Amino acid sequence: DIDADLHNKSLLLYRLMDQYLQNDVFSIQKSIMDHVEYTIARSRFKFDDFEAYMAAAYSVRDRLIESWNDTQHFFRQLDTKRVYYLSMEFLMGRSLLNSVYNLGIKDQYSEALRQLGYNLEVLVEQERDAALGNGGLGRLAACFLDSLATMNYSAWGYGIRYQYGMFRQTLQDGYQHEQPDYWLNFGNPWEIERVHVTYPIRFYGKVEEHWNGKKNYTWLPNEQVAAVAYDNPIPGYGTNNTINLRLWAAKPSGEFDLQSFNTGDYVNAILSKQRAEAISSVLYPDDRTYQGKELRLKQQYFFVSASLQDVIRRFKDHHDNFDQLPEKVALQLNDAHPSIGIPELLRILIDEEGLEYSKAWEICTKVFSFTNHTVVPESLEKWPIELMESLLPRHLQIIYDINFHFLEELKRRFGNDYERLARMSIIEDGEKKIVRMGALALVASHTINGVAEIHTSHVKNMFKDFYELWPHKFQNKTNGVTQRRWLAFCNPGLREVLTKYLGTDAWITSLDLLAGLRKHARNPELHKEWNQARRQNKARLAEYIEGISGVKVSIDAMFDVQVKRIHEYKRQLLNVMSIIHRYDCIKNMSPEERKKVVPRVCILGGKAAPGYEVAKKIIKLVTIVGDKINNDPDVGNLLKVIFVPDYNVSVAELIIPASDLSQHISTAGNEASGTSNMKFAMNGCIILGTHDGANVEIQKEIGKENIFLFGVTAEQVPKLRAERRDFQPPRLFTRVIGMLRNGVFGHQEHMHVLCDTLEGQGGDFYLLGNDFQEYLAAQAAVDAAFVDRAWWTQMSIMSTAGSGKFSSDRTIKEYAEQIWGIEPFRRPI
Ligand code: B1N
Repeated sequence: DIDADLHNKSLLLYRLMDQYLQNDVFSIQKSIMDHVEYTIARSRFKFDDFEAYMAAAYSVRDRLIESWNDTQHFFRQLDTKRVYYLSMEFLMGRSLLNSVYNLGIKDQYSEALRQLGYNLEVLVEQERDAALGNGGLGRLAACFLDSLATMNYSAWGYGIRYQYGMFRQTLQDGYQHEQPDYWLNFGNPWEIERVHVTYPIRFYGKVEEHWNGKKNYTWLPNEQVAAVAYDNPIPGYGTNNTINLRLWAAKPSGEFDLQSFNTGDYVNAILSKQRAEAISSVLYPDDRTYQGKELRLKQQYFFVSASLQDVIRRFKDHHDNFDQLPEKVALQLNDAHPSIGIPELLRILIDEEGLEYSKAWEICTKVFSFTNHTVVPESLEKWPIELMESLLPRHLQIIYDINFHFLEELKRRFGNDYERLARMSIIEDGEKKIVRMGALALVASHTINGVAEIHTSHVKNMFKDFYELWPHKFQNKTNGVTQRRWLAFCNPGLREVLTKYLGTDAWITSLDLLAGLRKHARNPELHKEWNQARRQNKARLAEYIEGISGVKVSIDAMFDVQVKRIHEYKRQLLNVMSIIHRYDCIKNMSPEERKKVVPRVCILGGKAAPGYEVAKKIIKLVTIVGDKINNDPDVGNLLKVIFVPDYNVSVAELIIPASDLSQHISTAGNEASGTSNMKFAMNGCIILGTHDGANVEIQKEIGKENIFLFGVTAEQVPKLRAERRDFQPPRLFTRVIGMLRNGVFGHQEHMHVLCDTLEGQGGDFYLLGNDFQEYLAAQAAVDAAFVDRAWWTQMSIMSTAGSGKFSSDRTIKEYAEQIWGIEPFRRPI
C-alpha cells in the first residue's frame, strides 16, 4: 500500500544519506577517484596534476552543494529577510583552498591527496583565478560574501558571468599587452549551471499608452535575450551555512522570437541571435574612466533585470502583498552601476504587478541602499537621454516620473530655487540631456554610504545639496577584508604564531582578538618566530621573482611593495622617482657610505586600463629603470626593481605576506578607501602612505609610531592646486626629472611625455612635487627603522595587533544592523 511504499522510500533515503559525503580521508579519496573516473573520464591509474585538481574540486563541490541546499532550505523555512548584493564585479580569485578551509576539511584533503601521490599545495596552483573584477570594488564584494556566509546572514550576490574576466597582462619589451582571459576554457568546477532558472531580458522598441480608467503603458521591445543562472556556492568559515553567488550569462532567447525568421535567411537569423551572448562576454577593464558605451548599459540592465525578476519570484513564493517586500528584501547597489534597477523594480511593480506609482515608489525607497566608491563626480555614470530612450524607453519614462515627483518635493522644500533644482535633477539639462545615475541612486535609496571616514565626509560634500536635504541618509561604512583568505590561509606561518601567542584561533572569526598581541610586542621569543615566518614568505616570493624575471633578490633586503591598478592619482610615478633618487645617491657614494645603505627590493605591479596611455608609460618606465639598475654591477644587492606582471588575487596572496613595506601614496583625497592597505597591515607589513582613504583610520588603530604617513592633507589640495603656478618644486625633484629627460635611462621621447605630466601649465595635477620632500624624509625614516631589527619587528607586530577593525566581518555587521536590518541565522547540523 501507499503508506508502506512511502515508509520504505524514506528508510531507503536515510540509508543512502548515511553513505554520502563522509569527510574521513578514505571517503574523500573515494570521492576524488570517482570524479577522476566518472566526471573527468580519466583513468584512476593515470591522471596529471590538473586532472587531480579538477577531481578534487568536483569532490569539494559535492560537499558545497549539500551545504548550499540545506542552507537555502533552512532560510526558506524561516522566511528570513535577505540582502541581495548587486554588483557588476566579483573578484573571487581561486576557490579550492578557500573552500576546504572554510568547510573545515583542509587536513583531510591534504592527507587524502598525499596518500594518492599528490600535493594539495601544488594542485591549488592549477586553478585559474575567477577575475570578474577590476580591483578593490570587485574584491570588496568577494570579501563581503565570505563575511556574510561566515556570519550566517541570509544573503545572495548577483552579478555577471563574464566569459572573459580581467585581461591577462603580459610585458613585451616592457610594454603592457592585454591577453584575453580564457578562464572558462577548461571548465569551471565551482559553478552549477541552472538551465531552468532563466528570465527574458528585453531591449529597444517602443512604449504604447492605453486608457482603461487610468493610464497604462505597454513596452513593446524588439530584442530579447535570455539570462541563465550560474550558482557559485560560498561557504562560511566555522559554520554550516553556504550562501549563493548567482551570476547571469546571456544566451539567445528561445522563448518567442521578436524578430521574424520569415526572411528566408535562416542561417543569418540564427547567427544574429547568437550575438546575444556578447552581453555577458567581457568585463570592462577600465575602472573609473566612464566611457558611455551602449554595451555597458546593456550589461547593467541585463544582470539587474534578471536579478530583480528572480528576487520577485522568490518573494511571491511566500507572499502576495508587496507592502511586505521591504520586510523581506534589501537591495544593495555596489556603486551606481546597478542603479538602473530602480526604474526596473518600479516597472515590474507598476506594469506587471499592477501597483499604483505612489505605492510602488514607497516600496522602492525602502529596499534600495547605495554604496559610493569614488571621489570624482565625473566618474559617476551618466547616460545620454537618446541612448536610454532607444535601449530602455519605458525606463526612461519612469525616470522622468521619478524626477518629476522629486523636483516637486524640492520645490515644496526650497521654493523655486532653480539653480538648486538644476544641480539636483536626475536629468541633467544642457546641450545634451543626460541621466545622472548617481542622483537616481541617491533619490531612491534610504541610505548612501562612503567606504572610509574621510571618503564619507567627501561624499557629503560631493552630494552637498542632497546631504542638506537628507542628512539622515548618509552613513559611513569603512571597508574591511576577510582575514580568512588574507591572513589565515595565505600566511600559514604567521597563522601558527598568532594562534600560539593569542592562545586561540578564534581571531579567524573575531579579528579584534589580535589586540592581544600588544602585550607580547617586545617578547624576543615572539620576535624570533615572527621573523622566521615572515622570512619563509619572503623566500617563496624571491623564488617566484627569479622565475618571472631571472633576477635573484636577497631576502635580507627590505621588500618594498606597491601593487595596485596603475593610476596617476595612485602615484606609482612618485615611487619610481624616489627609486631613481636612491639610485642616484648610491652611485655617488663612497664604498664606506655604501655599507650603510639599507638594501631594498622595490616591487611594483598592477594593470593599466588598455586605453590609458600615461598609465602604460608608467609601466614601461618601471621596467626601463629596473633594467638599468638591476644590471648595474656597481649597485648589486643594494637596489633591485621588479615589475611583477599580471597582478591578480593569487599573486597578491603570495606578495602580501612577504612584504616588509607597502606603499599607499595617493594624493590625499583621491583614494576612497583602499583595501590592500588593510591586508598588508594585518600581515605585519609596515605602511608607508599618505593621509588618504583608510590609511587615516589604520594609523588611528595601530598608532602613529607604527606607520609612516606623510604629505599634504585633503583639505590643502585645492589650494595647492590653485597655487601651482607659483610653486617651486624641490631641487631633488627637478634633478630626477632632469635625469629622465637627459637620457640617463634612455628612451628620451618616452621620458619627455611622462615628465610633461609633471611640469608646466596644468602639470603635476597630483602634486608629486609638493609631497616629494616629505616622501623622501619618510623613506629615510623607514630605512632607519629597518636596520633596528627589534624596533621594526615591534612595529610589525603592532601593525597586526591593530588591524582588528579592518575585518570585513565588522563592516558587514554594520551594514546588516544599520542599513539592511537583517539578522544572522545559523543552520544547525
Ligand atoms: O573601490 C574600493 C576602494 O577601496 C578604492 O579606494 C576605490 O578606488 C575602489 C568603476 C570602480 N572606486 N571605483 C571603482 C571600479 C570599476 C568601475 O567600472 C569604478 N573602484 C573603486 C572599494 O571600496
